[in-house]
Amino acid sequence: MQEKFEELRQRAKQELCDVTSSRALFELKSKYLGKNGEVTALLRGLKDVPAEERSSFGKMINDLKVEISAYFDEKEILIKEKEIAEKFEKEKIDITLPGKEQPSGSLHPLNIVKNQILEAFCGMGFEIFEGPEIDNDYYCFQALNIPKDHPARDMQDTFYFTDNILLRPHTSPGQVRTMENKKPPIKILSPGRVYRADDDASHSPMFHQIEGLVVDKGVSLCDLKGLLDEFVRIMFDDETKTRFRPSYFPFTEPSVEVDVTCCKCHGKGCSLCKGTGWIEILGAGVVNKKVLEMSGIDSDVYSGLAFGLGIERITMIKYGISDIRTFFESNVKFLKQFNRR
Ligand code: 2NL
Repeated sequence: MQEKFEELRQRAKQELCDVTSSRALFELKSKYLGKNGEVTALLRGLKDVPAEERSSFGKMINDLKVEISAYFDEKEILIKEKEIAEKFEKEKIDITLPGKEQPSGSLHPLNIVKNQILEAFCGMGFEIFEGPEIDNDYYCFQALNIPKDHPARDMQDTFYFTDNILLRPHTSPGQVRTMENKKPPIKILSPGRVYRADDDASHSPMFHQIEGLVVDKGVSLCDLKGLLDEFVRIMFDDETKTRFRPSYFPFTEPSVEVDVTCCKCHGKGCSLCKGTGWIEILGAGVVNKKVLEMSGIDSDVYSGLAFGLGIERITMIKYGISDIRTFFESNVKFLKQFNRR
């Protein structure tokens, strides 16, 4: 009997040595210690052992069972460690690899600058009013004191649908409607698309304009200067200076063109400012009395100031862009450069 126990112990040890997986370990464990296992069968056979030997036999089988169980426990720890190590090795990831980039959209540079301009003026009390892009001759020209023989009225400069209906060449017609419909004080901004039959590196047949109009008692050129000085300070920086040059527009009298010191050379003279140190950014003036009267505003009581600027032009100056057409080519490489906040 002793030999049989010894043989069983050795065999279990030997077979356990060859086990390499928890599945095989489980199967081997049931072979020896399970319900129908060999050690369990020995315990069951105890009833056939003569009574006087039963107790010493029982102790021996039990010792054998404890010993074999200990081997199995030891082996189980080893196999678990091995399997976890294998799992880690197999599922290893390189956390230093760059992640997958999530492409994200961004505002178009013209919208970035448009928002900055609107914010600057809204901070000074302006309200936004957008008019129609298609309008008639009266609102686009007559009401603005633009005479019948003015070049802007020419088919070569403006897009007409009929003799009377056209794509607005500026956002002023919307402002004229506001003057007709609202009693002063008026303080509005008109942003939007405008159209002119022009196409080269600095002119696009469609571009974006923002016009501003203030109508109230006692409004003067002095207010216009203060307003635009503040705008330039917000849009550029404290160092940028402004210069007002006399000019002519049929809808303002007096009229001015506003220059700022070149943001590239700061006034020294470079290719951007063509050596002058100054760059023109907008046109403005005191609203022509005739324009106020035509819209039903008493020009003896009220006066107005107005300005108009091209968003493309300001954006080109701010970012040093030399060709207006780059705004409309949908070139993602170009557009992405402005995605820095
Ligand atoms: C320019 C010049 C300007 C205005 C626009 C305006 C509007 C009304 C009455 C009077 Cl309703 N004036 N707008 C005034 C002066 C200049 O634009 O060079 N724009 C790009």
